[in-house]
Amino acid sequence: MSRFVDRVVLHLSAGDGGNGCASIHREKFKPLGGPDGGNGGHGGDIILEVSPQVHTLLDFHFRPHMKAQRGANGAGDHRNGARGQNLVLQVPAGTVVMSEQGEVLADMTTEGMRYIAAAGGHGGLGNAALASRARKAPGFALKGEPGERHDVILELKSMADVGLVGFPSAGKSSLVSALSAAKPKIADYPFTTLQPNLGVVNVGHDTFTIADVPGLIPGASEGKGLGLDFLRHIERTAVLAHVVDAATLESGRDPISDIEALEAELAAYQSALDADTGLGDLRDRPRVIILNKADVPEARELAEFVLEELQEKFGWPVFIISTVARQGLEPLKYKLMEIVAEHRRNRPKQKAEQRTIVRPKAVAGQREFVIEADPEIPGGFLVRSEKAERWIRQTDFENDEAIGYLGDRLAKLGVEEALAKAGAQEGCTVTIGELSFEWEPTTIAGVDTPLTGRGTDVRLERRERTSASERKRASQVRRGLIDEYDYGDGQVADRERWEG
Ligand SMILES: Nc1nc2c(ncn2[C@@H]2O[C@H](COP(=O)(O)OP(=O)(O)OP(=O)(O)O)[C@@H](O)[C@H]2O)c(=O)[nH]1
Ligand SMILES: [Mg+2]
Repeated sequence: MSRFVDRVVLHLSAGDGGNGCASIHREKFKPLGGPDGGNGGHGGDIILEVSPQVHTLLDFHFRPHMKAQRGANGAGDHRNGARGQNLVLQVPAGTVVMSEQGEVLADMTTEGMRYIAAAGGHGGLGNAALASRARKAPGFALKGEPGERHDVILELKSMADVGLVGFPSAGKSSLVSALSAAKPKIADYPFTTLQPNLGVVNVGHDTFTIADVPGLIPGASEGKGLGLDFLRHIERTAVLAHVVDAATLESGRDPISDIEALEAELAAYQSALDADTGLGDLRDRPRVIILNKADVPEARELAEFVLEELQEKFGWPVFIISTVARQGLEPLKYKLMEIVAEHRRNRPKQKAEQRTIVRPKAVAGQREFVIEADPEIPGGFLVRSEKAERWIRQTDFENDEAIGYLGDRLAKLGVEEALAKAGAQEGCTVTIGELSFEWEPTTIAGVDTPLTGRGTDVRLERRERTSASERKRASQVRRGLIDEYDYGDGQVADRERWEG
């Protein structure tokens, strides 16, 4: 075990959504039934899940490219495409997920916690689902959306079982070095340690990890010294060990006041912690007291003098050691191992129903779309809208009806009107996401599209009977329960809508 902070960049591609199907029902003696094209299945998500069986990010270093399955295409006879399988990646507790820009997306603290790191694309609706009163038999279907493709950074923070806290130069790094194979920097000036060092301690057949935390001083919680940020590294420890310099000659310092001062800083830090990290209160963590530098005669004398008082006052086990002379290390080691083992046994096992799923943050309060002048094309306009960009990805531009449907949706959203208000002239260039087109009111991509009656296949004119689902839908539209054009794209609830 060498690396303290483990870090890896993952290249994720979630599954693409399957395409919707455009199909017309056929039966003997009834050649032209209603539209019966099924929906495409959703693409699989890439999900990170905290597993107690995983302790490092090592596997990801060798396999950083991850891909989830795509959704199957819809088919005729109302057959929906199967959902693409999710790809679940197991990560150790303590993994922090960040965007490429370094923004923290999720702090994976507790067992079973899940985070959708890349969402699969929505499957496209088939023409059966797109049918409505005004569009009895759509001759098109929506394309599946591509799954999310991006990089995320995983960082594994401390996995230390034992966290050493103490004033600068108390001998924390010396103790890590005496107990483990780690060789942290040791020096007689304060704040030698700027980042925690992790060591692995072997006790019989068992092991625990130990980390020295950079020196704490009174006022650290207000930013004095190095501040408290690095205490994040000991949030997950099983036990906190106070390392006390019994040989210090600084006035006003003695073991009892040193410990009290640090406890006050830890308490201040705990209050500043996020309410629910799932890690429990730092103040409830078991403690031990380590009186160091007992090779110095005055220090040993002082240590022996305060031993009982410390035990009584705090109720924690006290050890007198010297890292330099390697005295008193064995009993300390065994006691720490005992507390760590006890902690491991009692670690609350989370039940499946307590699992937390974190979804990527939704951009709340955002307007449906924003119109801006295009800085690159004189007289042109940019329409920024997540929804509209999604609609464009769903559109089959080979199909005039599909393009017309897109035009309807944009008009319905108010884009047409807003463009006119913003001063858009007929023929100017409007850009939405990947798509640029010459703007004509109620027209997109130059295809003339009247607003009603679109999508009626002339061969179907004679068809009198409407299907049950079509009647249901029409009645829902009349009663104002659903919007004729709005298929609820982007809403989580509708993800389940056509899962079969
Ligand atoms: N005499 C004596 N000196 C020690 C002992 N342990 C550490 N020291 C000395 O104390 C000084 C500080 O030791 P470090 O281990 O760097 O202390 P630290 O707590 O990690 O200090 P920071 O990283 O600055 O917070 C060094 O000069 C060590 O050699 C000991 O048991 N006896
Ligand atoms: Mg140090």
